[in-house]
Amino acid sequence: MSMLFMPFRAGALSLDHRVVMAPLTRMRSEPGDKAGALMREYYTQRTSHGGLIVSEATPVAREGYGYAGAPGIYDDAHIDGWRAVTDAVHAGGGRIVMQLWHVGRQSHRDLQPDGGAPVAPSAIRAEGDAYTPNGAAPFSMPRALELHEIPCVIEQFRQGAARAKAAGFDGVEIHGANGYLPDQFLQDGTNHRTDDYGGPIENRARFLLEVTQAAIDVWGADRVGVRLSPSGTYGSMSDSNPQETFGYVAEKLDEMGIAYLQVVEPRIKGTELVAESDAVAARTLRRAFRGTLIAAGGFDSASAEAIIRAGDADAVAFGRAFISNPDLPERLRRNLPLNPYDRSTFYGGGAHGYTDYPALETVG
Ligand code: 8OZ
Repeated sequence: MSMLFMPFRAGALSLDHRVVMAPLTRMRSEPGDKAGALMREYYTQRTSHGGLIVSEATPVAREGYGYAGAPGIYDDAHIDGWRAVTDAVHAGGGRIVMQLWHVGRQSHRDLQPDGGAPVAPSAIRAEGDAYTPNGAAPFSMPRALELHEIPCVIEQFRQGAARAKAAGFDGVEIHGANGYLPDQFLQDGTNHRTDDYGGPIENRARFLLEVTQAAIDVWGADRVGVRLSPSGTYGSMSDSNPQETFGYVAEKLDEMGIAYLQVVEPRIKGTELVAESDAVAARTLRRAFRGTLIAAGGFDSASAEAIIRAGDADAVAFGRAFISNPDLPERLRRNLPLNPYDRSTFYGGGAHGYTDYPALETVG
């Protein structure tokens, strides 16, 4: 019996199988950063009965925006478009949580209100490009948030969580991964603060934990998930002691009783884990976090089965395979071949490479 098709619980969510749709930035929103009919069709196609979808990363504030084309939840005007998405997912028997996003320093002045500098824990620039309305442009030099501004950013997350509730989601996931704002606070390569939000890990974790608490205040802990990428270097991320940093966070999130922790696994190069000995993975965090664990990053059916069987994760999130296979859970269940994906249509564009991947013929 396949472990992937055994039911499981993530807090208040009862799921019929363990093939989770990972959060995927696709940059196909409508003007005003609204979710429109094309996005609704895309999510509807990927609704598998009793499965869990994590929405694409969705900024809770204009300042938290870094990729033109991403949909928002920073304004009440965004609620209706998302409501149409959640209604369609629910009609198909699926569940969907919204991933709440603030990019922090991974932005550009052209995307910021009044052309200001992006905000970050410290004024340290990241390598890489933001996607402005005029194309890719190197991340701008950020400014360090003033201590008195931090409660306002946490309030933006709270409001995003409340709007997600008004839009009919089943919960929210805090995007604490991939070098965005909460991760920038967590890791000491990007956090050089000397106040209550910097220095020892108890201080560096404060921002993420306060944001998580704000979402819990809106939803209850059993409908709030958190995503972390303890081994990721995307966004020029580094930490002098990832074991300690992420072990502490996992322990605190465990105490808070969140619905699930999603962990981006160390990337696999060929068959070797990168620096396997000191990489922090789902298996490492399992020691500190006893709740539901979702592993993500480069899984196929066999490796997904194996990590669940080993007890290192309860479910697995699939990204690329879900892009090109709208009916991925059914294909995995029946052990059928997968459509290949086309990377050139991942970010931005229209229906091509988004809603035109074929589903299996429905056989009676
Ligand atoms: C790819 C392109 C843009 C954003 C992430 C939200 O890495 C993203 C993202 C991925 O989590």
